[in-house]
Amino acid sequence: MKILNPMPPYNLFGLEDADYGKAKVVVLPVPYDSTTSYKAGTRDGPHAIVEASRSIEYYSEELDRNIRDVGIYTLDELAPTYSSASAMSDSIEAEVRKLLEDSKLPLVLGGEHSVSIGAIRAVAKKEKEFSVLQFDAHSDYRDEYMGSKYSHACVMARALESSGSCYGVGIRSTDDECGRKYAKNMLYRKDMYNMGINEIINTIDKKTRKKIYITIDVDVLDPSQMPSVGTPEPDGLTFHELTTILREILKRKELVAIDFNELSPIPGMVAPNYLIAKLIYLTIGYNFYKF
Ligand SMILES: [Mn+2]
Repeated sequence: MKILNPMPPYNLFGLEDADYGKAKVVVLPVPYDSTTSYKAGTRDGPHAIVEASRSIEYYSEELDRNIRDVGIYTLDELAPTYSSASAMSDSIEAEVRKLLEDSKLPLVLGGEHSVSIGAIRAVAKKEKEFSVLQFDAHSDYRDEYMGSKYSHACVMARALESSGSCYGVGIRSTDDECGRKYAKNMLYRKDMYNMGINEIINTIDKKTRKKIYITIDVDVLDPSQMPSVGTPEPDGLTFHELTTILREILKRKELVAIDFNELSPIPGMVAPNYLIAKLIYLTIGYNFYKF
């Protein structure tokens, strides 16, 4: 049967002429959740983001550029390894290492936040000095959670072991031990209210090295704009605040890899999926056009 398909190809932003050799950004979709503690569903995140991204205009009036021109290639979804979260991290690390060897900017689409662990480890094997810049509602510094060191709640503890330099932004939920021990590694949401946007950006700049890995747990955003998360913490960043910070930080830093994680799509509700697709789109634009 021949079907009528008015939609563009099934890849991030629906690019007709995606070519790995020419691409600067390579997208690795990881439809994986296994350690999520509250509400599962992030395994559907990559599909929802790719689906929504195919409706975005290539031209950005903010950037006055066409995002297609950057060169973006989407890999096949990475098969989940449910034997252990540690094995899944190894698998992600191997994939990201290949992309770094090919001088691509790896863009990992989670999946739960633990997808960052393997990606950060791959970067750590290539880069001597880099920082992990985390946008998140939760500190994620537990050494072990529900019997696993590879839980979403342990991501930043592992990231700190790999990189030696981490800074979290927008944090508004932590346990007392991590909250006190890692206070210097975090810009709490409560403190951001007393700072202007320039002071926030300067603080992030000072707290991080020149090369950065960015991990964006989408629950950093306010649940009014981003309800599709497992743990919707109130009082988060607005889309505008987050994109402003990213735009200014990417002017000053060298991005080595990035991931977007924890989108847990709500059936029938497309706006949050589209929001993340647009966030990725703008982030790529900010990075390559230093706008
Ligand atoms: Mn997180």
